[in-house]
Amino acid sequence: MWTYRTYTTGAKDLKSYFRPRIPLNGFWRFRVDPNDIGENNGWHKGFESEHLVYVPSSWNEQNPDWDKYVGIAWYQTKFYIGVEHIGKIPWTVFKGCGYYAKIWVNGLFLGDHEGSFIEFRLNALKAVTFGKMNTLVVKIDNKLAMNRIPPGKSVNETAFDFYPYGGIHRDVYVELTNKNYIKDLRVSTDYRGLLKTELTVECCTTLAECELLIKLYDKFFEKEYYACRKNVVGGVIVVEDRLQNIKPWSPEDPQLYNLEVNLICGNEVVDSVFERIGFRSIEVRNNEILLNGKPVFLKGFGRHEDFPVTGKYLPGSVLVRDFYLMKKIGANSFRTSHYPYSEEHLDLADELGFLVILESPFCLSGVGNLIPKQEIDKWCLDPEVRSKAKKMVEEMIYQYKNRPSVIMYSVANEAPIGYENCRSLVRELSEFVKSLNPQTLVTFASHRLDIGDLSNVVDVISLNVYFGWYTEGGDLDKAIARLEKELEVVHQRYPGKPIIITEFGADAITGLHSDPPVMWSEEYQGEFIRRYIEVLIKKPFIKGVHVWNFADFRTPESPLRVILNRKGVVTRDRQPKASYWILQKLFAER
Ligand code: BDP
Repeated sequence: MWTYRTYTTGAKDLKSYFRPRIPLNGFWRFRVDPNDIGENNGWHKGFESEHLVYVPSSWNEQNPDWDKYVGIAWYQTKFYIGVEHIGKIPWTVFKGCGYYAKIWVNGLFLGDHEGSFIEFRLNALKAVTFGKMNTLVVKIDNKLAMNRIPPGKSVNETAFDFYPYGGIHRDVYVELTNKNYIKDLRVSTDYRGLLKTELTVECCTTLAECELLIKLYDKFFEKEYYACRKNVVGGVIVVEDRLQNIKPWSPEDPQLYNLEVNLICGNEVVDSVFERIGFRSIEVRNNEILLNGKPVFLKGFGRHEDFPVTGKYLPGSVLVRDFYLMKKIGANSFRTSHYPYSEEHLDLADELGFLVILESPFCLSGVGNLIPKQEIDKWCLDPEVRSKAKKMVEEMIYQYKNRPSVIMYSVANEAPIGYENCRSLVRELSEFVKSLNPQTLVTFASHRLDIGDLSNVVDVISLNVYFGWYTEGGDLDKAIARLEKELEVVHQRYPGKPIIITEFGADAITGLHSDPPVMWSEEYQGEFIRRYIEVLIKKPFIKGVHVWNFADFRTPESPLRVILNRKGVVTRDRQPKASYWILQKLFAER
C-alpha cells in the first residue's frame, strides 16, 4: 500500500471530463512589491495596478523592467461560478507557481504552498460566492534564500545553473467536485497485465451507499477492456486483477490505456476521473536496467523548461517541436533536470514513449560558491532544509506516480556528498522514495565519481562529467583518456551497478565555426559529443547517455555564460546546431 503521511495534503489533480472547470489562464493584474507592503495595505482583498501579466508564464521577460526582479509580486483575476454549482466544492488549482505562494479568494486566505514546480489545490468553498464575480489574489515570493529549495542568495548567486524566474508559470483553474469525490488514484501495473488500483475516496455521506465503477478503455475511449464494481468501504479501496490481451508500454510502442473511475452514490454518478496508464515493468537486475524484462539503453538529454519570453512555461507548441526533434535525433529518454516538469510535458513523454528520470528540485551544483566550505555540512543538517527536500520529493511522486514514462526518481542533483550530513540527507531521501514504493527505481545525479556507500541505496549510479570543458578544456585527447580511466575506476568500485552518464556537454555559440575545433565553436561541441559517445557506448556497464543539454537555456549572469548556457544541441529557439546531426548518427548506431 502506498501511503503518504509526511507532507502531502489535499487531493491529487486528476484528469476528468466530468468535473466542471473554469480556466483562469489569461491576462491578470500584476504588481511588484519589493518592500512587502501589500498585506498590510490589504492588497489580498484586491489591489489597483496599471500592469498586466500573462498567466501561465514567468513575469520576468514579459516586461524588461521585471526581468531581473526576484522578490514579492501580486497577481489578481476574477472568476464567476454559476448558481447551478451550489452544493459543489470549488477548488483553486495551481499547476506550478512560485517560489512561495499565498492565495486569497474575496479576501479570505485559502492557504499557501512552497516550491515552484508542483501542483497544489485549495478548497475555496468558504470563500466563494455563487452567482457573483469572485476575486482571486495570489502573492508570490520569489526571493532567493539558503533555506529554500533550490537555494540561492540573489538573482546571480544561485546554487543552480538556470534563471530564477518567478511567477505563475503553469495553468490555473477552478475545478468543481461534488462533496463526495475521488481524492487520489494510484495505479500499479506490470507488462503482463497486472492492474492494481488504489483509490482514496472522500465522502460526506455514509460510505455504504457508495460504490466505485472502474473501467479500462483504449487510448481513445472507444473500446472497453475491463470493468469492475466495488463497494466503498472505508476511505481506501484496493482492486487487483490480471488482464489478458494487454499490450505493454515501451518506447517502441507506447501503448496507453485510460483507466476511468466512477464514484456512484445512491445510483447517481457523483465523480468520474481517469488516468492514462501503461502496462510496463521496470527493474534493475544483473547490472541491467530491464524494461518489461528486457535490457534497455537510455539515449537522450538533460533538459530544462525554458523559453524566450514565457520563461519557465513551455507552451504546448514548443513541447511538440521538442519531442519531434528528440524523436528525429533518435532519443528515447530524458531527465527532468532539475525539477519536475509540467503535466503536458509528461503527457507527451507517456504518449510518445520516452523513459523519464524525474528529478526533484534539490539542485545543489554551486552551493559551495554560496557558503564557506566549513558550513556546508551544517547547512545539510538544518532540519528546515531536510524537511523541505523531503516534502518536495514526496509531492513530486504523489503527482506523477501513475506515469508509465517515469521509470526512475532522482532525489538530487550534484549534492555535495563529500560532506557527511549531505550524504546522510541523500541517503534519507533515497530510502524515503523506496519506502513510498519499493518497486520504484531511485538515483541521484552526482558530479563526484565516488559516491561511497550511497551506492547501496540507489539502483543506478548517475554521473555528470565535464572532462574537456571545465577541466582539460580544449584538449579532447586528454579529456577522453581521463574519461576512460575514471569510468573504469567507478565500475571497479561498484561492479554490480548500472551507470548512466546523466550529463556531459560543451557550450557552442551557434554560427561560431572553427577548424581546428576550439571551445565554444560548433565543431568543438560536435567533436566532444562524438568522442564521448564513441567511448561510452563501448563500455558494457554504461546503460545510458544523456547529453547536457537538449536546448540552450537562460542562466544567471557569469563570466562562464554568454547570457545562456550554450550546451544545447539546439538553440533556445529550437534550431539544430552541427552537433544535432552528429548525435543523430551516433544514436542510430546504438
Ligand atoms: C552541471 C549542472 C548543470 C549545469 C552544468 C553546466 O548539473 O545544472 O548547467 O553543469 O555547467 O554541473 O553546464
